[in-house]
Amino acid sequence: MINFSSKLLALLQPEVKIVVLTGAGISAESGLATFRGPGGLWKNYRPENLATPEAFARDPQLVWEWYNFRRDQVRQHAPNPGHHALVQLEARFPDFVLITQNVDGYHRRAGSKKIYELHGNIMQSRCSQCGRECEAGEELQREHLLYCACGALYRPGVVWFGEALPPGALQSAFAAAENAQVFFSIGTSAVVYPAAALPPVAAEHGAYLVEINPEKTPLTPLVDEFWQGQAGEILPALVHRIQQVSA
Ligand code: BJW
Ligand code: ZN
Repeated sequence: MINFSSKLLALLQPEVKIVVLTGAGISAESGLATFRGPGGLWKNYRPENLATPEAFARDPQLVWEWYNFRRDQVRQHAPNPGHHALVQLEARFPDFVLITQNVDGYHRRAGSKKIYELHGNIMQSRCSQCGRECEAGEELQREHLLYCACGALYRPGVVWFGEALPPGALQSAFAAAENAQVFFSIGTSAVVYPAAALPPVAAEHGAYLVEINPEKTPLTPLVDEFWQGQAGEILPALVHRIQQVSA
């Protein structure tokens, strides 16, 4: 079990500014595949064939099949104790911001409220040309490619390689990182930019960095505390410990 440091527990006062960055690892215990590492999606599928605008232009049918398969996975599984523990932290700390690279929407489904989704949401679709969002009714005809009123194809509402992140969410995420006093990086390989720049930016501005991951990442040498293990075990234990300390 993790021996939470007295330094961190002392920092976690009600008024502390907390920022959490999550990646695919937090949903691994829900049953969703991560991207990298053993069993990762990029072991079986090449990102350049599925997760770039060029891939979609080349073969939209293939790209849609892959995203429909992943949508089914998201529907079939559910948020886990790691997601729920973050909801409890948000309820306890008024200055709490959750930044996620995940497209599964599980944080919102678990009940988190202040979330910046940097890579979009896999359950949404938008026009590849004019950006119009797809209506729920249109989505039902999923055996055919769907066209927007402007004549262009609808695409999944996610951010592919080479594409800009949603500017509002990105700016808010960097502003939150610059203000953070404690920054948690959870379940991310910390290799995909610009999200991977958030923890170093927080550290440069004085934040205390904590990483939760079963494996070391390029971020690990920079963090103040590395808690090696699964988010779905460590986060509920942290919530429990905070409750004990303040009781
Ligand atoms: C657990 C666990 C448990 C397991 N508990 N932990 C060279 C240098 C720097 C940058 C670049 C470069 N070449 C190209 C770039 C840019 C590129 C990039 O960063 N590439 C790098 C890979 C090199 N970035 C982009 O292209 C971004 N856009 C951009 O830069 O735009 C510039 C621009 C500006 C203005 C105009 C136009 C353009 C966009 C990036 C989009 C990423 N998209 C994806 C796919 C989303 C859609 C989909 O789902 O299909 O996002 S890729 C994929 O990676 C997904 C994820 O959000 C993202 C990050 O992955 P994540 O979450 O870290 O998952 P994993 O699998 O990598 O790691 C899981 C971790 O969990 C592991 O560490 C496990 O150990 C751990 N774990 N179980 C806790 N139980
Ligand atoms: Zn359109």
